[in-house]
Amino acid sequence: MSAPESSQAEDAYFASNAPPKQLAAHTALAEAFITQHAAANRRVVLVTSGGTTVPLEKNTVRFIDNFSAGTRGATSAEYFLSAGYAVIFLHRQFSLLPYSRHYSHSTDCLLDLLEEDSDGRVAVRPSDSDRILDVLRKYQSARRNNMLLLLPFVTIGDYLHELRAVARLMAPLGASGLLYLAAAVSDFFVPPERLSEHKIQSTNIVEKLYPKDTPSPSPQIEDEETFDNFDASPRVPRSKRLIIDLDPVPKFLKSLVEGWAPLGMIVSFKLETDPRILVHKARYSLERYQHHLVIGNLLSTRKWEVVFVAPGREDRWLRVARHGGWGDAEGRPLRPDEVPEGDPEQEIEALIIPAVAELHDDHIAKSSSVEKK
Ligand code: PAZ
Repeated sequence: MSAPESSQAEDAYFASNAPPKQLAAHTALAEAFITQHAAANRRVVLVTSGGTTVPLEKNTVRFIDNFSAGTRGATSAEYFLSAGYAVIFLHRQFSLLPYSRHYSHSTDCLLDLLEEDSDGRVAVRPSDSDRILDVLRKYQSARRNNMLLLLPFVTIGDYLHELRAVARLMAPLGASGLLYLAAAVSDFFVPPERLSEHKIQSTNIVEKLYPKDTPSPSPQIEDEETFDNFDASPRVPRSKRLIIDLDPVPKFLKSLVEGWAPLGMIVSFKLETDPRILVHKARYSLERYQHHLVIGNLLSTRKWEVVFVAPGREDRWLRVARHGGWGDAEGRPLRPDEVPEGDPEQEIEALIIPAVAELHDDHIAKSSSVEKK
């Protein structure tokens, strides 16, 4: 797609997909947040986190979801805060949040850390007090100093409207703005004109009762180049199946780099499941969108290893100890030079964020030397 074509596709997307109701309120909050921290000469990072949904109905009962618990984004936000960044956390509603993430799993439920003391009051179990205190202090400091702004989204449409609005607000920050895009974003969606108003029915009850008011289910995918699971002789008749036809989401990364926040540093993530294509796909994305860093990760090993793919640099793998010993995704033992040193409990974001911040330093230094010339 040529540049004018892609900007037309983007304009058409934003014109036909309504913004979320909270957009104006979120934009006002983000503007005040950015102004406050820019005045204090503080770096601001937009962290996106969690998966976007693709609704199948306007009154949504069913939707397609993208995989992401929000661990990467929430954990990264904490390390950015520790590194002195003010963080705008654009996240999927109800996904993991910085700090509270430590106690929101069923394996580490907050209630299991509490007990009733002899006066009938609730107290933290003494054995857990230190680790809770550590998280609590960091959380309260972020709150007190207004260092963390939480903005939720649900659908792909919400996400793109919010991303565009916040990225544009960050544009005046120039090179000191950082966009760290860890959210898992749908590549496909159902355009509003093909969305059923009401819950898609598995029987023809609506047609029988209201023949003229039939919701139009989407026609089937016909592009032969794309992968599909088309069944030429289905056991279930075609009339009883739900065939979903999705349009591609415009490639917003191009707009981000070229228009929304052209001077900021842009970091995207690339998730794959096939180790053979990860680096190739990360490099392809970097070349296509001309941004500053792609962090590649595999679904099965994302908590223990990632690869940094950046222009003009060697690919750089970052690794931490994985639970249950050392080894790659297939269980192959790591070579001695691949075995990471240090704390086996260490989170990989403890390595990712300092490495990103270092590249951000370079980005700022380069852009100020260009300005001086
Ligand atoms: O949220 P999580 O920790 O469960 O998963 C994080 C992730 C794998 C979604 C993230 O690291 C990532 O790769 N995001 C980009 C996904 C994509 O390629 O669209």
